[in-house]
Amino acid sequence: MSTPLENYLTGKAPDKINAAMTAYVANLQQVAQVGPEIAASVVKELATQRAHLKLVASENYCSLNTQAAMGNLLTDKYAEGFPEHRYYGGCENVDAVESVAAEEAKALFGAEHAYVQPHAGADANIVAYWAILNQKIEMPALEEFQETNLSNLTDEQWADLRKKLCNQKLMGLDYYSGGHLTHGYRQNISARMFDSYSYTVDKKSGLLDYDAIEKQAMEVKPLILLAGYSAYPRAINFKRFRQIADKCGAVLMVDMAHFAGLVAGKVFTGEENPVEWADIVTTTPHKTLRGPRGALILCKAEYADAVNKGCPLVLGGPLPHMMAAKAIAFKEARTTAYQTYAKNVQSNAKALAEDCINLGMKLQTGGTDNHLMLIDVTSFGLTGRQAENALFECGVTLNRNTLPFDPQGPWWTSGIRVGTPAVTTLGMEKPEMAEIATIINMVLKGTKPGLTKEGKPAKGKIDLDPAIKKAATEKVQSLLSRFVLYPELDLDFLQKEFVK
Ligand code: DSN
Repeated sequence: MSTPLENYLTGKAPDKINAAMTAYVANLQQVAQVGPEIAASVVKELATQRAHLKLVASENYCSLNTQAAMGNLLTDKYAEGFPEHRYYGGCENVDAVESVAAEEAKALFGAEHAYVQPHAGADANIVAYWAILNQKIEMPALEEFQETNLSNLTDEQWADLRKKLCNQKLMGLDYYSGGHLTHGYRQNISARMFDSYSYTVDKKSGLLDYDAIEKQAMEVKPLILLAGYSAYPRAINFKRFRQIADKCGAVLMVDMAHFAGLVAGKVFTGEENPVEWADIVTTTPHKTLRGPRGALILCKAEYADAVNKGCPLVLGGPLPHMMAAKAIAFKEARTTAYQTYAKNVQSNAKALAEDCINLGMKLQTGGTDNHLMLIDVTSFGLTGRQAENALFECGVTLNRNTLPFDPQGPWWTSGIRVGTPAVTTLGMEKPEMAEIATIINMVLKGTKPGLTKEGKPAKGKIDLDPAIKKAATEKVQSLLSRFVLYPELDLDFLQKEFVK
């Protein structure tokens, strides 16, 4: 019996064979020899991704080149430490990979130092916190925490630990105003490590009020003033944050995970570029930056040694294959084509926001400056969860999101978060944004809250008009058929060979 690769190579005219598809088939064939169900899931995921309009603001599609860099023997190497300072022998090739990735990141962002090992944005933030603690305060107790199983501590032990850390203060954007869990949210380790304070957006405008943040920072006097967000639709003035940090004596840290692509693509420059103003910047490469899943830290030279201690202080062994993939993505982001992409992410978001507003929707802050917007769905009589479910039933993937001071809380929410990074990667432009706004509007208008058994409105249930569902689904599929994800890949062939 012939193999999938043989079938592919013999079933096509030589000029129709493409390297990406050949590599994909060869890769899946190897996987399927051991785990056919795993190969099938990869192909099914491609089918799922092709069949859904991805509006999740934190997701994207990285290149097949980037994906190719992940699947190799670099994964076999332990390399704790950092280049030329490892706790294992034989790391010269991993050193080369990590050094290229770090140099590319430095060049891309104009940073003094880059640390490309963190496995996720949350890890990068914890490394950054420890680096700042290491650098800024006398911590005789630091070593003992390397041996501590933090997940087993009682509240009293946490309080004791914080005392040993000199009760240092962290001040970041409130979770309900768009901050991230790791920015001091009470359920996260960041709020256990630090005496944590939050600033909020202005209740009326929904915008950051720099004067109010300054006033609060002067009262709190945090060790770390943290800027950055997961759900704030506007640009941030980091020069102003720098002034506040200097005035209150804080280290300025920025989590730019969401908008790193807009920084890399030179959409956010000057006052809006955090790398120019912050002491330490964390990010993930897989959101607007369009790289592989993971994270990295950029910092001023002063913090380089402390940041390089990330592994083994906080992180497990580095993932060399993922650092290879990061290097490829950073190289891709240093092109004019990427800069055009980043500009389009922003212009598409602005166009989509305007289209939604013109259709009568209410947007948090009245629009967007970046890659995302928050739509208030209460005017449709829905919770965010209902809106998310209704749109998903029509082939649109996005997430519900709290609006600032949301009475519905983080489970039901009053809003949805909509982002343009992925659809822009597919090549969509302004006309398609108008189509997307129409789809969102028709689905939300065609959805009513579902009822409980007792006939009462249920926050999580929906009653979606079947005719609207059919029409919206057709519109989504028509749009996706014109903007195919990874067009080099022949999905029908892959399904025939690997999904039995
Ligand atoms: N989970 C990411 C997001 O969706 O914004 C942040 O880590």
